[in-house]
Amino acid sequence: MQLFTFFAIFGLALAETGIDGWLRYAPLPSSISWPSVPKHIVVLNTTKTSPVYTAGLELQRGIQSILGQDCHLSNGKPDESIIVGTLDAYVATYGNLTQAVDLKEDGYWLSTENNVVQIIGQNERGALYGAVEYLSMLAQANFSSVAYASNPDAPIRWVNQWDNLDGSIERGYGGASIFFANGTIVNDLTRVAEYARLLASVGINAIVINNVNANASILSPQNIDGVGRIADTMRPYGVQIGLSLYFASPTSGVQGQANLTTFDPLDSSVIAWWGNVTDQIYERIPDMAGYLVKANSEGQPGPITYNRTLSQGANLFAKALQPHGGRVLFRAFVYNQLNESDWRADRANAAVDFFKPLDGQFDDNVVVQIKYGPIDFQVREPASPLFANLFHTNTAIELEVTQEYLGQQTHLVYLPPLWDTVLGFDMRIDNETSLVRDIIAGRTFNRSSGGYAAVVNVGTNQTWLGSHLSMSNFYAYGRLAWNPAEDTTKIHEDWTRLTFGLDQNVVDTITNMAIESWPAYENYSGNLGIQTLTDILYTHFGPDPQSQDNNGWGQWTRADHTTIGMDRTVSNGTGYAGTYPPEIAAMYENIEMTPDNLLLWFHHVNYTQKLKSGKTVIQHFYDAHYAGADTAQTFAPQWQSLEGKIDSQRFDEQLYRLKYQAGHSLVWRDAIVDFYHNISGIADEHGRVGNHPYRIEAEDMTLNGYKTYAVSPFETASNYHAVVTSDNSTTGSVSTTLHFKSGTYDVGVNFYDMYGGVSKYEMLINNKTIATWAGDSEDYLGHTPSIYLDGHSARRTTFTDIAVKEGDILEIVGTPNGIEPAPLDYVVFLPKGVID
Ligand code: GCW
Repeated sequence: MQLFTFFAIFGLALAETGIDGWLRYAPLPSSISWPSVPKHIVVLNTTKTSPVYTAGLELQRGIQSILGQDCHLSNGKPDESIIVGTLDAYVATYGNLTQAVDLKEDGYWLSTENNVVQIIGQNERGALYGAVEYLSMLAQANFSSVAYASNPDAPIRWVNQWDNLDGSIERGYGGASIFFANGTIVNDLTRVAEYARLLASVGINAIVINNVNANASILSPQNIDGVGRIADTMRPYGVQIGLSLYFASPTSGVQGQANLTTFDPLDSSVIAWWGNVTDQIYERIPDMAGYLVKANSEGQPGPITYNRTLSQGANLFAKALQPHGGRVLFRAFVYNQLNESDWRADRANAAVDFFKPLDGQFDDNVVVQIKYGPIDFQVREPASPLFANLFHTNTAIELEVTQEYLGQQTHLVYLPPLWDTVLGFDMRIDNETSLVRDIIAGRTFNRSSGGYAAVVNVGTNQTWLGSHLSMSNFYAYGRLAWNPAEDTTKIHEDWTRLTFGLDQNVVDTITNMAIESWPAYENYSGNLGIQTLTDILYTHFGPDPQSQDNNGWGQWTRADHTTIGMDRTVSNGTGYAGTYPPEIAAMYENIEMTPDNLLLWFHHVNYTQKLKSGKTVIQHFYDAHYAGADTAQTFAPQWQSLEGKIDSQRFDEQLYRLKYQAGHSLVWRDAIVDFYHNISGIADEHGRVGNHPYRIEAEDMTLNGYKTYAVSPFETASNYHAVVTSDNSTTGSVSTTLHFKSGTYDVGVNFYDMYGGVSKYEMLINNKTIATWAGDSEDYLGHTPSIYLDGHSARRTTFTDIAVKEGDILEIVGTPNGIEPAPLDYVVFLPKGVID
């Protein structure tokens, strides 16, 4: 008996690391019967670096794994075969297809009719896309007879990696770079090939491998050759390479390149320098995709440094690339520091201010890459108005798969429904339907190019992104870049089947969690369009609402004792609403017409302002934060209901994260509601805020070797205080007599898990140990850590079903380690069904 049947029959779940993502090709369960599938694969290209050849191997591997059937690669006989190749190769070998098919660049034709499977690409990578689509059908036990052409919505379907040459990744939460270490390209490119396979399987055709905050040394001859090795590794998957450029490279003393005294984009020596470097790159990588440039943004140099325009800067690279057929993706993320005391100042206006006057001045091989919203990957933003202000310029949308402001892969947040609010947004240009997805595809303004870029930031972690469930965002990104009209729930169901199997309960449960996740995160992190109320000055992870204001970054909330929100109206505010086409501008200008979920984005109102729901703004804040955290409590139990249906490794790893999220969502909830309660002085109608009958504050217990500590920001500690050990080397304890009714409780402990130490804790009742834990999440979670007691390090761990009698003595013993003084915030005794 073959191994695969053995495991299929007994339904055993082998441990899986997640490294294959959605390309596991799990054997179909023996309960399913299927019609026969051709045993021959005809590969119409035998060059080993060809994506067509890769497609043949992938079909062989997939069919063997999914169906347990060996296929032979052969050429010639078309009957009862799977034929994979380009349309040209097909026609040359067999003559015309019986049907006329309309294939666009990268598209494919897939037919499974009449015992022949035709997988015909418009080009080589199209054939690979078709092959993976066919395998995706088989892996989902879909044996229906199909015959259709599939074409991508837009030519640019890129991913960006923010990898630094030292191997770190800016905003990466899945480990170190798979591309770089120690200033150069790594030797072992095994993971790079595996990444290319994942990218190709969802239709991604290019990758920019280095951080947009770029380092000039990527352009040394040695590194160009290393990038060439990466290109060689990804080429069989049809994934082209792009590079992020440092605008001032000509003056950076790049090893092996001339060093200039200027980087002025109009200076002839600079033009020659870039021409020369570009020629060197194309000599090594003839099919290089192009460049990505972040200029005059967040301290980066750019053309404005020399009083040149951004388009002159972009065209410098465009002209160097033009003879080679390459493109420049030029980022629209350009803004200046601002002064909040200026009521009309608004960072959200920056992109339109900078780029609209330049419309028509960009070369044809420039694509302006625009973040989905005007600020920065927030939990909710209106669609960037720049999409509706460039009529003679190619544009692409920039999304973030890496969850920078959205829980950093330790919170489950399925992002496509958020992306959909922008891709499907109708700008009403000239009072006609003008969806963002049509604009970036080039259809609306008849542009030559455009499309999609997403910052993915996979790392060396076996799960790629750090979390198994976050891979749904990566998968769905590719699917949406191919077809942005697809239903995001259906995409998730496909991903779940491919990742966790065909059990309907598994598919429904995980998809349900996914669909609930973004609304929940929005509810507990920042609702009504106020943005993700995270610490924008430090880790972008936990809550810190006041970090938004009183600085030059322009992510302001303008919250004071009575009012909150940014007035972005034309009549009285920053004028931002007026940067949209008239119908949309009118909607956002008018508070009655502005949707509640963007109210505070566009209007500055009293906390007592009534929403369309009839609630006040402040009561909505309270209710939403409670509702969001409540939903987050359900994710771990939903996941646990699937125990035995998912292999233990992935099950346990994900469960750890979901439990962490349950605790951290409460940290978020309490911090935000306490902060606004404190600033507004308005009570919660339901009496929850500031009222915690089931908690015992650590600072109220008897402290032995512990001292009280005032936490900052104050709202990230219950009652604003925590306790820490008196010094960093001596064990301490806190104790108290319990006055809860005798019974069984879930006992939650809030503590701070800082980076730079693994404190140990022991909880005892009447001198009997009932739980031990450690502040060791830095070993398990990849989010940006904190060295302080704050909203990033605050966590809750919960021990279920603890028997307690009135009068019992509770003691927690904390042993500090490193810089971590075993910090404790509070203990909470939860009767069943209570979340305090
Ligand atoms: O979102 C911000 C990030 C920076 C990033 C920048 C950008 C690469 O916090 O880490 O820099 O945007 O997009 O350029």
